[in-house]
Amino acid sequence: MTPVLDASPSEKTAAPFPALAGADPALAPVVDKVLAGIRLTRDDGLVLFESPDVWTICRLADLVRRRLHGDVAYYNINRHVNYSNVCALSCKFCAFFRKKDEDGAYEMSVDDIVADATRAAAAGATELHIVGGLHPWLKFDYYTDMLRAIREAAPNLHIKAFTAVEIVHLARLSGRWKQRYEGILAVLRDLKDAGLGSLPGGGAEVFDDRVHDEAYKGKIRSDEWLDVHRAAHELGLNSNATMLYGHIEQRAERLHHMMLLREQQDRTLGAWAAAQGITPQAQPTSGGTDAPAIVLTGPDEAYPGARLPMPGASATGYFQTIIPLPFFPDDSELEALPAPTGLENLRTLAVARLMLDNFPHVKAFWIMQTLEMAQFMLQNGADDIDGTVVWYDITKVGGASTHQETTVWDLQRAIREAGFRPVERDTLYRPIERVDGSTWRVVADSSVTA
Ligand code: V47
Repeated sequence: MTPVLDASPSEKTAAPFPALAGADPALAPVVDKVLAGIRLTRDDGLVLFESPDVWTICRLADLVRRRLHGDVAYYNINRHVNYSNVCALSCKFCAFFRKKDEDGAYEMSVDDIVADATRAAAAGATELHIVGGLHPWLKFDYYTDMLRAIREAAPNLHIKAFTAVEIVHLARLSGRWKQRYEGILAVLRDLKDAGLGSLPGGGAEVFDDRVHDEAYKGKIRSDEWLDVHRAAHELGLNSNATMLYGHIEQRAERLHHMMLLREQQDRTLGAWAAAQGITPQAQPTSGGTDAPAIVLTGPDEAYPGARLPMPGASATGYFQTIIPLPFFPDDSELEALPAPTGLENLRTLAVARLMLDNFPHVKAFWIMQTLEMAQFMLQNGADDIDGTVVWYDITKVGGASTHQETTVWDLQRAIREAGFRPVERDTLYRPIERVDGSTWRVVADSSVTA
């Protein structure tokens, strides 16, 4: 057998991958597969989670990240708006929710949200990320009015809004939940008509029934979360996916979460890949799907066309990015648990990069990872650190206030220091060119927006 840790990959795919002193021999078959662009199995994932050799794992994640993005690392100029913290659910990990009339409960008026949107656009933001709790009394019109009013006041601001959990809530309160998938489609169509541009990745937590029943009972389960995103993709809306880890779940359950996302993305990307001339190799499947594996992270010679799905180039939407979110215990019902450590965060992100070979992007959300850790993550699989954010209410590092802002300069510096070239992107990962502070355009698109 080839001494795989010393394997010489083809000239185009990567720099040589010499074994480091202390490399774990159990990783050798995984290294071989990654170099050849062969999909990793669930068992490979377990090896990645259990190996003491985190650095080989991180170097592998960096290799596939560079195949996809070279020396580019993305950031954006965005604002988060949490329109209400009132929630019918009581998830044990969540310190954000309040019950109606409880101290600190709030809901924003549409006018206040529009004022935020207007300020964001004037400051040059390209994206508004809007999520809230499952408010028991706000009517469906509140959500469509909100989108329409933002669209009117700030037509160029991309609205990324509402987790899958909120979409199911909206289907319920607009009387369309009994139609299940058709009801979800109908809600998403209404929201899209009103101005929705994409779905954020929140609310996924960990796709496992045991963890669900123990920590967020009452929330939608994985099949419904995945259905909402499938429906969004069917309507041409892109979306993201999160994974909230480091609480009561096991590492094997994190892997299960990644496998379900990967299987769904295979089904979604199939037509795009065929049009690209990407011939799916005979790959081991993870079970549960007949769709051929679409491995975007393989070596260059496997890509006759574009390596990544370009927004608008395919009639279907897809998952753009996986965002591993480390658990923040403070003030939650699970606050006796320790938060995951820095090394666990790094490993989980690297494993996500390696297992989710059909996800174009991996985001190290700096608000939750810290900007310092996000720099390490850029070197170990991530290609995106999210944006300027400004107000963030859901988690707070070390008791920070909701004002959690960083400047473009800080983001760019963090990226450069990590050895990458900062590229501002829009929500759909198209590079942005600034005409001046608040005026911008999508590169290769002559229409200037402000
Ligand atoms: O849905 C809640 C999680 C999510 C805690 O799509 C917690 O681009 C850790 O989804 N500890 C919201 N996590 C954040 C989110 C997100 C963030 C950035 C970018 C994108 C995107 C999406 O935060 C929630 C929940 O899964 N969360 N409480 C906690 N204590």
